[in-house]
Amino acid sequence: MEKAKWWQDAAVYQIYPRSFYDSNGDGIGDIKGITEKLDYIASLGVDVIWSSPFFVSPWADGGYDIADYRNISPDFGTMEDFEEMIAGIHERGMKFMMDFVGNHTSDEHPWFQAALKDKESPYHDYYIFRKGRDGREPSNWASIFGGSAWEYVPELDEYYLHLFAKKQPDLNWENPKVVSEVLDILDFWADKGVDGYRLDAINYLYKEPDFPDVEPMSGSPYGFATEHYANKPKVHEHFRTLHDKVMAPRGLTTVAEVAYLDEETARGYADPARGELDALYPFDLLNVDQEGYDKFSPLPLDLPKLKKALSHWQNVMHDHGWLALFIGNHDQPRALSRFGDEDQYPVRSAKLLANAMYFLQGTPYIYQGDELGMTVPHYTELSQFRDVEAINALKEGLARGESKEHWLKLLDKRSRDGGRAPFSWDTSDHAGFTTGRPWMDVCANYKDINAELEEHDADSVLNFYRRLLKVRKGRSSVLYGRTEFLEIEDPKLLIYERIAEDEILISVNNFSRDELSFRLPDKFQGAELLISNCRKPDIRDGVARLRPWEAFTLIKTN
Ligand code: TEU
Ligand code: CA
Repeated sequence: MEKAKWWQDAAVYQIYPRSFYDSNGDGIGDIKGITEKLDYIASLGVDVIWSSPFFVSPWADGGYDIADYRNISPDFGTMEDFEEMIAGIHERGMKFMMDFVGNHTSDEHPWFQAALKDKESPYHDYYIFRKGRDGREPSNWASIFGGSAWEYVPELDEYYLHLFAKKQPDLNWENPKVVSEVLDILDFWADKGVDGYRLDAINYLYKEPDFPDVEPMSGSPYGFATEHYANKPKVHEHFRTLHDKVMAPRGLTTVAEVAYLDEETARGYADPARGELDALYPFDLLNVDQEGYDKFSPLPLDLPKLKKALSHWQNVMHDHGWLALFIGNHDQPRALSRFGDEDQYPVRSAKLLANAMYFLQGTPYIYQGDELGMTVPHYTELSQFRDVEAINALKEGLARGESKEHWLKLLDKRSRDGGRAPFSWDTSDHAGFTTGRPWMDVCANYKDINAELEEHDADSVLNFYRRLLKVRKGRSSVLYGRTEFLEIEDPKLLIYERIAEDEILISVNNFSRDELSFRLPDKFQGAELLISNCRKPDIRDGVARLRPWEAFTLIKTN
């Protein structure tokens, strides 16, 4: 068996910097704040930190709208702060992955400003401008954040494409100058010591240039056009360029955000022999509690659907590439509120989610606060929400005549803000996140769920995460084993085996308040308990009697 690459046996901690820790009392989390908390992060047993963007940005999309790729936003600090942070990360034996937003810039980026001024400017061709058709947009493509994906510029009598917000014009990767600018930026940060890149929305780089109209969504003139811009064959070429010109020569690792992915394309991206990407972050496992692609049409969790999605990706990537494993990130409401039992079994079910996800094959990505069992903030006013997607969807909903109460419930459940409330550090004011006024309100339950309390509680979610990361490391079944789900149609149990030559493992998870029983396969007789979210599993005559939300993992060496 091939020796594991360092990033395969690593765990990654994701920081959303604006909400992590505020070092200077202006209410905004910052880079010095990260540096101050490095010992905490290292104590989790993670190997890598990935931070969401902290560059100069008008913050139209949570920092994913960059106006200057080479400078830190003054809200977050200075280049010296960055250098100090990265040195601190390296001193503790960790690595740093940078978020790279290459699909689009901010409309306030100087390139776009120059493009707007003059059609003849070389920067005009950095973006995707088109003439309208019959006095309307060049096509009826919908923006991911609502409305049209095209914005009219009267001065130019042209529209520009923005797959995301209006303030996020898409870059034209067909222009070789754009590609070389990108390579320069990646080199710039590599020179500063970053160890890898998380590539944002990177499978959207190539758009079919004829922009065909698509089937409109119900009640809208616009439609999802992903078939015309997601994972087009040309994207492979761009990935190879990034790999050959920057990542490989500098030994940087990559993880790519890749939605709407099929099996062939996924293997094409991640097959080590092809030299494109190291690891993938597919998305469809997060569509298991909504109708189709509409995140604001929630449905109860469909556990068999989740298991099938997980099982599918485990099989597709086994021996063909590598996966990022995650239960949440800055684009998702908190996993505990969404998939667990926040009301009756918050601690136990938060641990279960980790046990269920992080013994799969892949690299664990832990989103800040999930290791505490943080919940969505449960805001009580619509004015507490900050995210562009939430605000656009709310406006559209109210315009359709839907009630504010309805939208408050919907945003509580589904908005990205659900994962972005400030980190709960301790019981002091504003959860110890800031001494000032937080840019976004903290979670109401911070007095009960916070890092300080959990530090001193051996049975906390926090200490469970620490144990889990320790026991999974270096285990051949975890690293290399084939994954086989059992009872895949069962609506309450999530159980899988990981089968390696020298070792087998089984992860058992009861996603319900019911007491259930489950017969362990005979081959696990005499297996050792690796971790459990209750004191000890009750296994008699090969039958496990599961308590509500009980989860455990057994391992056996052959
Ligand atoms: O997300 C890309 C993406 O396609 C989705 O995650 C999408 O934003 C989400 O499903 C909407 O609910 C990345 C970033 O992670 C996200 O924060 C940015 O808004 C987006 O790119 C644009 O840069
Ligand atoms: Ca600050």
